[in-house]
Amino acid sequence: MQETKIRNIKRKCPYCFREVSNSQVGFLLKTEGARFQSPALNEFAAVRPDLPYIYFWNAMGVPEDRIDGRRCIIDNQALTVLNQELSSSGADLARKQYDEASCGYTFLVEEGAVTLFSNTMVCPYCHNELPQNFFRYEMLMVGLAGSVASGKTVYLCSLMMNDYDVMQRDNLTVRSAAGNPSDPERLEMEKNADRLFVDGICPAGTSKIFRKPVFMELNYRLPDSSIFLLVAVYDVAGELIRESTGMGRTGFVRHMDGFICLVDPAQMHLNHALFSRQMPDEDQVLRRLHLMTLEEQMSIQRLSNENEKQVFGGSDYLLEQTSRDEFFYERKIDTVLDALRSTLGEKLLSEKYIALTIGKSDLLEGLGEILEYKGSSLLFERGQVACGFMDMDRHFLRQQVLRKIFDQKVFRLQRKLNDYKAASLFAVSALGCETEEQTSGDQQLIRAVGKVRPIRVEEPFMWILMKYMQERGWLQ
Ligand SMILES: Nc1nc2c(ncn2[C@@H]2O[C@H](COP(=O)(O)OP(=O)(O)O)[C@@H](O)[C@H]2O)c(=O)[nH]1
Ligand SMILES: [Mg+2]
Ligand SMILES: [Zn+2]
Repeated sequence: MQETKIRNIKRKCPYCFREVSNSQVGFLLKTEGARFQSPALNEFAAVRPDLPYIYFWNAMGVPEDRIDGRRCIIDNQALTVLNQELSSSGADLARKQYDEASCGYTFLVEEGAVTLFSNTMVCPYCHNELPQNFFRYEMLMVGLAGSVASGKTVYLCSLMMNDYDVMQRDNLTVRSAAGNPSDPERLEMEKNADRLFVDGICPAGTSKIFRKPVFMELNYRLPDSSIFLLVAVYDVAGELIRESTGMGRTGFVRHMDGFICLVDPAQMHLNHALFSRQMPDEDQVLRRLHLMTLEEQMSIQRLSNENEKQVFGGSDYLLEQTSRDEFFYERKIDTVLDALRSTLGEKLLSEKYIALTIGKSDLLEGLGEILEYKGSSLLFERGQVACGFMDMDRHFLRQQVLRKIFDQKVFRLQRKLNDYKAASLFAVSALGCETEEQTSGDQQLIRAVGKVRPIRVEEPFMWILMKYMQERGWLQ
């Protein structure tokens, strides 16, 4: 018999960012309906409040009644206790088995014909599910940054649509790597992506400010080698960036390899009045730019109350009066970039990639002010490349156009981006079409007008991926 070589591997937990070695992992068990003779096993298989998990999500700002914290977890400690009780009654022992292919472990306990098995590993500290092949491949971590309603959630949903369709290439395969196939949050994300693809319905805003990242497994094929990589994409509300230095929160921005920073066209300085006579629809378009759900307004208001100096009056912010409250809408991308800078500091900033991205570029497509820029039509091309990351010649040309647009309509770039490891500009659209509000029953829906046809939505992601792989010398 061939002997199994156990490799001890350490990785950073993608939730709490503590270092985890493969021998330390716990397991999530699905125990519904399992009945054992041994009382110890029955007691062990019962679903109960999972305190480390509840504490983690509570510290992330999720109210306790919204955490699905009743679960059955076995960690090394519980395993020792269980085995002491089992051996005293002469029953078979519960075991953790090393899996050579994935460098991870599985859990198994058998009693007669009843077996309890799990290959869903969890972090020993925060009890969150680790992705598949977590100890086998390296992980690239990408954060979505941007102010409220800049389109982060829709962006991620668009990437996931139709099994990551926009990211697939002849030499690149992308698939989900979520560790727990029946995780409610994962199922919800997949359902959202489905609904966007099939019915053009946008995901509703959530009150959760820190959500589970989306895990993917990538396989990039070169002529004589094949690269595997895990990716975690974080869709996190903007206020977490600012709070992340505080206690309790993860300081998640420090752990990202790169950011896709979304600029809402509503944040741009567009002199729409100038063209409104020539383009009668323009007023309507600009009104739509300010669409925001009530939940998002609330979260902005919270932020405003907590951090008064971040709130300014004047034209950069949209001020709206309701019957009870006053809402301030934070609208400046500068604020997000400043928050990244002050949280990270110069040194860490120089270790990050940033893809500064105009999202919702479909809204600019017919805008006279943008069409005036030479080459601007390049920004709205939809073509997807068959091989590799993106069309680099086109990307270079778009940089020239975008640099001018950013300088004149957003902010002076030099000062903001020089200190990153690498920076690049993008204009994409997750939907490729406008949206409208719709009432169905007592529900407010936001729905795409016409067919969802993303505009090169994967490019910022592909660029970060390419940079990450180049840096490691993986590409020739
Ligand atoms: N026209 C257009 N609107 C978009 C696009 N992506 C998002 N939106 C709109 O922006 C709203 C807010 O997007 P969301 O992803 O929830 O923003 P988040 O707060 O940054 O997560 C959505 O409900 C859509 O109405 C896009 O690609 N084009
Ligand atoms: Mg969102
Ligand atoms: Zn953890």
